[in-house]
Formats: sequence, C-alpha cells, structure tokens
Amino acid sequence: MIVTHATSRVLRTPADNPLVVGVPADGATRDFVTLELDTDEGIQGIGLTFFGGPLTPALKEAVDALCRLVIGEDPMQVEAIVGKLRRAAGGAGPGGIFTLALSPIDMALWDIKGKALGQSVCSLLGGYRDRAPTYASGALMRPMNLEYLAEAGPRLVEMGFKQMKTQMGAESTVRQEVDRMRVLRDAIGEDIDLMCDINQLWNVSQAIEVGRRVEEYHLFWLEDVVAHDDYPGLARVADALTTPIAAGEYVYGITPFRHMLEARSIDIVMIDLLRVGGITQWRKVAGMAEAFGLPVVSHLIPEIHVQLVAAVPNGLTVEYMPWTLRLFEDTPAIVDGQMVVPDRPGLGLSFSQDAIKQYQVT
Ligand code: SMN
Ligand code: MG
Repeated sequence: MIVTHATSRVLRTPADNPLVVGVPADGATRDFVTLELDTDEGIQGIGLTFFGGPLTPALKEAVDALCRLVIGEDPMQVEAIVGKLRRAAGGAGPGGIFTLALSPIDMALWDIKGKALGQSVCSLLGGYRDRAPTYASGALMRPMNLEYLAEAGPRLVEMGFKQMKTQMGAESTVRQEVDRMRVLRDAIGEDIDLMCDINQLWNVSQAIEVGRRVEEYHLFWLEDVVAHDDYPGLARVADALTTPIAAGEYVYGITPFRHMLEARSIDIVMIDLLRVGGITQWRKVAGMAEAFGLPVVSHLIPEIHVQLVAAVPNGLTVEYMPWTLRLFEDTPAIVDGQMVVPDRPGLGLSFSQDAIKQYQVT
C-alpha cells in the first residue's frame, strides 16, 4: 500500500463549549486544520491539528509540505515516515509548528493501519480496555462567578459526569481562590472527582500557599501550577502538597517529559497529542510515565485520545473538552462516566461533511 493523496482544510468553528450553559456566545472562533490521507488501496486515514491561532495558514502549509514527502510511502511504516519527516525538517523541529504539523499525519497513518488490519488504534497500541473514565472540562472556567459554579457543577453531575475540572489563578486574594473550591465541593458533594487547572498563573510560593489551603477539598489534581518549564519549581510544589500535581500539556516532543520525570516534578503526566508529535510519540511518553509508576491523562481531542488512554495500563482519564465534537460524524459514547472506544477500525471517526460545508474557510 502507498499514500497517494493528501487533502488538508482549515475549518473555523464557533469557540463555544456545549457544557457551558447560560453564557451567551461572544462570536469568538477556533481554527482547525483537518487532514485526509488517501492510499492506492482506497483506505483513507484522517487527522487534525490546531493551536495555530494567527499562524493557522502557515500550519496548513506546513502540513501540506510534510504531506508531499509522504506521497509514495508505505503508510504501515509509521516510524519510518516520522523519521523521514524529522530529518527533512532539520532545524525547524523538533518542537513548534513542525510538531503540530507532524501530528495529524501520524494520526492519519495510525488510522490507515487500523483500517487495513481491521483493528482499532486502541487495540494496535495495546488494547488494555475498551473504555476509559472521562471528565467534563471547559464548563467551570476562571471568569465564571461563584453562583454560576454552584449551578453548573451539579448540572454536570446530572449529565452523568463523575469527574470535572475547574480553574483558579485569576482571583486577587487567596481567600477568593479558596472560595471557588469550597463552593464547588459543596455543590457537587464528596463523591465527584474535582480537578483544578492554574494554567501557569501562580509562582511557587502562591502554589504552595493556595495549594495547602485547598487540601481540605481533596482535589483530584492541581494542574500547571507554575511555569510549564520550571521543573524544579514544580517539584517543590509537588513535594509540599499531598494533592497530586499534573503537567505536560505545554511541552513539545518527548524529551521534556524525561526531564520532568527525572526531576520528580509531577505526579500525573498530561500529554497533548498535537504538541508531543502524534500517536507514535504519545505512547512513548505513556511508557516513560509507566516506568516511573505514574498515570497519564490526555489534553483536548477526546474523540482520538480515548483510543490512547484506553490502550495503556496507566491511562487515568480522558479530558472531555468538546471543542472538536462537531467536526466528526459519530463521536465516542459516554456511558456511566466512561468514554467508550468505538467498535470500528482505526480511529473509528469520519469528518462530518456538514461541518466541512459549514465551516471550511475558503
Ligand atoms: C487548555 C489549555 C489550552 C487550550 C485549551 C485548554 C487547558 C486544559 O489547559 O487543560 O484543558
Ligand atoms: Mg490545562
């Protein structure tokens, strides 16, 4: 089998989140670059990427340029193709726009491999189980006030979520930060896992101070408490708190994970599929984390990440951030708080033709 053709598109969708209720849309949009890779055997693989922001046209061009090097290659030889693209990119890699452009190609190759073999990507990567816990994300964000949190948290529980994530980092006093956790914990009860993302907004002493004051609300994890590349700083926070510290979504490639793990910076390893360089690299980080006795969690794109988190023995939970939901025809079901791996080969996904018609940027 050889790759014969690549089609990339830019889709621009409203920047909403169906888990948020009662907040009017503000007209903001999100750009995605989608990829379809065709083969001489009629099997098509799909992938997508984003984080381009104003560089989205450049990201699409980078995907197209790399795809030109994939035409004529055997899609089953994923590492060989990834190696070829890395060597070709030279100093333009290993992070940044190169990694973001490599990821959709790598996803599409795994999708083709799965379809050719009649196996899900989850099965190809290890097939540890057929579903994974999932948590609601994006509904309990920093700008929302306490009244909204008290209403929205229980609404997510009613929808069937057993885990949910909120944010801190924007309040002007420690007391106000702590109040957010108190209000949410009171609203959702003791049996729901509550995660909290700081998105790098604290320094080490703030993280330790607020972190200690919210320990009584037993958070499932505190995420990105300080700058993503302050590995010793993260380690100081992780040592000071009993709440597990999660990080990893902001780093590119696999090597930074080695540094974080060696420095004992984190307790939970968050892997972003786009920044790490695709499925091939994602599973290498999962293996590294396993060797350190640590669980891995995903970042965004739950429809694809379910395949990965369910595949590995240390997959903890899938972030259900429904940004990409409307891009696909059929998305994985959520049953009893778990996301189920589709019973279809490859990624088990196809792009919605309606979404392409509606959102493609010409
Ligand atoms: C997040 C970061 C960047 C884009 C979307 C969402 C957030 C998360 O940190 O963990 O979901
Ligand atoms: Mg985050």
